[in-house]
Amino acid sequence: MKRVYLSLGSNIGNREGNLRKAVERLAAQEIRVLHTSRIYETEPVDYKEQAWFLNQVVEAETALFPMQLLTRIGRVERELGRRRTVRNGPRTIDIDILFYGLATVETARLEIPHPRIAQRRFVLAPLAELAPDLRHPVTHRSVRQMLESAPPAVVRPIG
Ligand code: PH2
Ligand code: MG
Ligand code: MG
Repeated sequence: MKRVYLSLGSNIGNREGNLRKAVERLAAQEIRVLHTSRIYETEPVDYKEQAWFLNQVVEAETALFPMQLLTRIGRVERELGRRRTVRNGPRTIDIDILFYGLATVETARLEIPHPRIAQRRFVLAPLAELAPDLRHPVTHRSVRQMLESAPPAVVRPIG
């Protein structure tokens, strides 16, 4: 079994419902959810001309290998009506693999750890709730340290 951290994001439709359904459907894909962070409302980064997101991080365990995990996650995205259009643009649901144990993966289709973790408060703030002392396997910086030095962006827990 590997401990994995997944980032969920939605900025189309019933954003909270999309996150909830995604968490439910991961379980059907042999991804056992252990903990979920609070949900954050976050300002869009990279491609800014789009609606604000809801983001959440999930801690899970799975026996799937990384590429299998990616395939299963893609299945959940499609089930929830994800259509690939603008890169970094609006989506009903996006599920990204942040960490897969302490493993590193570098292929054309998949990079683990996710290459932009250290720049993204919408990932680091919810991740810091679940695993503040988790260290990046390449830079060896903790989640807490990465959050302290991440570029500014609005992220606030809802509810
Ligand atoms: N996802 C992106 C690009 N920009 N911004 C926020 N706030 N949240 C996201 O999930 C997000 C984003 C590409 O996946
Ligand atoms: Mg993404
Ligand atoms: Mg993605």
